[in-house]
Amino acid sequence: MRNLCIAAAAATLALAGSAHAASYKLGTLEVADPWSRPAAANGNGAGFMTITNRGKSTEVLKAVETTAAKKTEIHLSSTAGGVMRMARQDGGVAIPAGKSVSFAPGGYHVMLLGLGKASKAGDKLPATLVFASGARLKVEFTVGTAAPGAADPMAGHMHH
Ligand SMILES: [Cu+2]
Repeated sequence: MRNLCIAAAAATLALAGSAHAASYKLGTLEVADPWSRPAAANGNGAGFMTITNRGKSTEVLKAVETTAAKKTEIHLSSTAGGVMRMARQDGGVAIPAGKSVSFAPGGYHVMLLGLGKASKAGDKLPATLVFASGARLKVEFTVGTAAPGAADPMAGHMHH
C-alpha cells in the first residue's frame, strides 16, 4: 500500500498548490509563486519566484538543483540601449533580513540550461533552492501559458 500513500500525498500537495498561488516555507524563508515558461526539450528555461526572508540575518541563494535540466545558473538580466544581457551571479543572490527579492522577467532568474524534456503549461519542474546558510528548500516551478503580466523584453527586438 506504500504506492497508494505516496499518490494520496501528491494529490494533496497538488490541491494545496494550485497554479500561481503556491508558497513554500522553510523556517523564516518563504518562496512564493515559482513559475516558468513553456520551453522546448534541450532548450533553456527560466524560473521566477519571490523569496522572502523573515529571519534576522541575510540569506544568500547560492545554487539551484534540479533533475529537469542539465545545469542551472542564477542570472540577472539588464537592458542597455535595447540590448538585453544576462550576467551570471556567481556569488548568489542575497535576500536581506526582513526583505523580499523578486525573480522576474527582466531581472533575476534561475536559468535552466538543457531541459530534459519540453515543458508545457501546467507542468511542474521540481527544484531545490540551496542557501549559503545550509537551508535547502524544495519548490516546483509551475509552467504558465505565457508571461503573465510581463512582456518578453526581447519581443520588440526580434528580426528574422
Ligand atoms: Cu539567464
